[in-house]
Amino acid sequence: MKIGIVCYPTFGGSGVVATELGMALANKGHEVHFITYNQPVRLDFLSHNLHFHQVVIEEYPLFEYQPYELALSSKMVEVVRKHELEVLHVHYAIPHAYAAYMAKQMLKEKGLDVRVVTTLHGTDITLVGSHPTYKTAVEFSINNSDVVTAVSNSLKETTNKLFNITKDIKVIYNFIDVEKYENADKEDCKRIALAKPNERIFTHVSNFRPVKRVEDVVRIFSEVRKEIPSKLLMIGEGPERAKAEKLVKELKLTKDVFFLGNSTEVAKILCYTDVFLLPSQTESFGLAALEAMAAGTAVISTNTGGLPEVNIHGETGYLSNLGDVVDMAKNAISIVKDDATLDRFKHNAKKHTRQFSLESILPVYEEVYKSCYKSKV
Ligand code: GMT
Repeated sequence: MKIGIVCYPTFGGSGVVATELGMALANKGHEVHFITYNQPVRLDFLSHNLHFHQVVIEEYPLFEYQPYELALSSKMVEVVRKHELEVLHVHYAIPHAYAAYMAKQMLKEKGLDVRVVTTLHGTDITLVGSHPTYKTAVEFSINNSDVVTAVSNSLKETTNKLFNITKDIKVIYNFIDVEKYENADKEDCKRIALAKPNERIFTHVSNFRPVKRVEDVVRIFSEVRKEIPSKLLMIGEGPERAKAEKLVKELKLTKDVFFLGNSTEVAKILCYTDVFLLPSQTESFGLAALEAMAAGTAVISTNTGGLPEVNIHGETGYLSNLGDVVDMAKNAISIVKDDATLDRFKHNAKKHTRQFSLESILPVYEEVYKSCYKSKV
């Protein structure tokens, strides 16, 4: 099939899912066209059936806010017409579902019928989309998509609670390329460069937005560090990084906490991680946790949103109430206190990720594209 993919091209989870999906579809022989303002960070190759079309915004001094949706929907129309795309799959409702709706209407005028699949990822519903500023347009564009998918049961329920949704939302879990993590395993894990043999390694990966509660990450580590020799790796960039660094200094942890910035080598870093920390305020799914689990890492997280669908309490890690850093630290210590317990959690985590494999999820998306396209003939 000929599929257009629209996403945020950044390190965020929705962009990662969209990019991995597009690359996998192209590997399977579909023709895939990414339509974004930058080449997605994980899009590391282009080929005869994998293309990238940049949305360029013309800056004009009159505008305080540049009209990105207009540029995006115009680009969608151009690419659909030129490459005869059958489906536009937009990731993250704001503003992609709205722009896709506009593109669809413009194409209709030209006698073309493109199908729109919208995948809801998280804050496009929970934090941003349901805000009165955007709610009307988000609800409208969800209801006017041909197919709507959500990345967890929790996100589906929340969407139905917060909006007046008139269509069925199909849950399709996020996925991972299990092989990539298997291979990273075999590589020379340079654990020794960061920690002494008797130390445990904790990792956090995020875009350091307030919703990720990175100060809680530092506080959990601080409690653990009192009992267990360990190191903390903080991967990512974002608005809360400075606060987290300040707290590290205040708690006198600078020798044991490393801020490594954004990385395209997350799989390699995870291969020597013992416990992944994700104390988020909310997380529709928690792809970062799933990636960590695929690398064989136990997870300490909150019990919010879709996290209980990914991290199994007492098996792959532990879930705690939001903000309960003492409980999270206590659970983390119970996992790393001896090698046998740690190995059991790591093994369970890795095993659990098989149900989220690319091989099992990819055909589900293909079926969605086929069914919505078939329904128009
Ligand atoms: O909603 C966001 O915070 C942005 C989005 C992203 O692009 O990173 O993250 C969401 O989508 C991911 C991929 O589906 C999920 O794994 C994250 O849990 C989700 N984030 C939140 O719900 C906070």
